[in-house]
Amino acid sequence: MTQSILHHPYKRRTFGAAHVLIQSSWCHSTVAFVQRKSCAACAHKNTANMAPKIQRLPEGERAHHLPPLHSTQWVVVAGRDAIYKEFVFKDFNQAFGFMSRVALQAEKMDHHPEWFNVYNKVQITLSTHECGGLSQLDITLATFIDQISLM
Ligand code: H2B
Repeated sequence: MTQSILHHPYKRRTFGAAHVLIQSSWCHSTVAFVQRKSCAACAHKNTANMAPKIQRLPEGERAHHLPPLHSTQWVVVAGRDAIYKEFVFKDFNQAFGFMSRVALQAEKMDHHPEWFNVYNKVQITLSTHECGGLSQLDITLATFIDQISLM
């Protein structure tokens, strides 16, 4: 089945580290693989080669990672396991440039922000839908967002 990936319409797409695994996957749907869903073409759930399910941050990890983010104005959302921060830029151009950089990183991580923009303001909420709360992906993305917001 490894051969069949060569004929798949999605074969030219690469997904960072996942690409290597896709090559050795018996399931020929790279999209199913990356999306961790069953493969529509072979109707088989690709459990053997699926990425491990993302976990909510354990208590100890939260206590370690959240205080530095609180110090840069990320707040925990009331009634939801998510973090939120508002960014204000000089103008729309700066705000949109920032959003573009976040978007490229989000695609790379396959982890996307919930966000809202009006002119020079960008409001961002981070949470991991897959596990229904904060995961390491949110910490990593928030840290990246803080870094580029200062550039
Ligand atoms: N973004 C966020 N914030 N949480 C997720 O669980 C998530 C995501 N899952 N981006 C990804 C995409 C998933 O839907 C795809 C299929 O991999």
